[in-house]
Amino acid sequence: MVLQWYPGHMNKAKNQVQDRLKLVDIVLEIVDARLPFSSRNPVLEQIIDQKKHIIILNKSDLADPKVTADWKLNFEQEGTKSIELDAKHNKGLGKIKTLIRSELSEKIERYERNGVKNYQIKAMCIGIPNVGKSTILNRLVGKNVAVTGNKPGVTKNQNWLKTNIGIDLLDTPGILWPKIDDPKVGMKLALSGAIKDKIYEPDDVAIYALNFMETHYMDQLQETYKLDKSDIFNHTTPELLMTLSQKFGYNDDYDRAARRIIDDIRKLKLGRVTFDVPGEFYEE
Ligand SMILES: Nc1nc2c(ncn2[C@@H]2O[C@H](COP(=O)(O)OP(=O)(O)OP(=O)(O)O)[C@@H](O)[C@H]2O)c(=O)[nH]1
Ligand SMILES: [Mg+2]
Repeated sequence: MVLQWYPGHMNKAKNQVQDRLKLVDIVLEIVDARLPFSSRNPVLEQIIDQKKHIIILNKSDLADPKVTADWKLNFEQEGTKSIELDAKHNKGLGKIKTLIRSELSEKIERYERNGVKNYQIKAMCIGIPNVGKSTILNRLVGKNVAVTGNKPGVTKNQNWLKTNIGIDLLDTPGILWPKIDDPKVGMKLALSGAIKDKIYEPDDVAIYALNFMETHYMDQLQETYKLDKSDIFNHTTPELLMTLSQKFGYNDDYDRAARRIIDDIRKLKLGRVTFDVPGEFYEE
């Protein structure tokens, strides 16, 4: 499954990010904590290369905490500061202001030395669709000024928002890159909800997810679906999808079973899972 598209609005959004870059002091790159590698847009990374930037691992409530800690270390070693966040339940937001101020400490000291009082820090939030950019901004503003929604492509335009933490924030539409070469990355993005549901085949994605769970989260998989060892061992993953379809009472409607599995993963029914494993990823 190689996903390829380039909707005009994404191209426009990319150019807008490029345009605005010189107006901001820092870029907040929001990634999905379940996919700290696959949810980073290589096109955006190129654009922001020379700019100060921090990574926010959002939706950390859905990710495997041990792996999130590994990813933070990994980014730190690459020279980029990161923080984990659960914007939905308002956890970890205070750390954003502290980190932004410490990253911009030289500039802030300069302002203060020169007696500039009402300086306003400007930050831009970027990331792929549906990672929670607008939700984070609403939290920082303290009320729901930006529209959010559990589907990709909710924010259509850039919007400046004034926060109560002395930082002006720019909300931007989620941007995907034109061609996703690695099929696994495509599957992970689909699983996370970054790609519109009508673009991918649910059985491909569910089989990918089941296979990953069999390798990395076997206990969670077995427990949630009350599977016997005999359902898993000596069976292929497509056979496991068929077994589950029977268990769900969907008979041979494998598409329906696949959608249910994807939904269960998104709703945490299979527990907290991270689909990007740090070491594994870089070896590919
Ligand atoms: N579980 C969980 N859900 C979150 C979190 N942050 C945001 N969400 C949910 O993720 C969905 C997408 O949030 P948005 O803020 O609209 O995402 P966005 O990045 O602005 O998306 P686009 O505007 O489409 O690019 C919404 O249903 C949010 O409630 C989080 O930390 N944890
Ligand atoms: Mg948005």
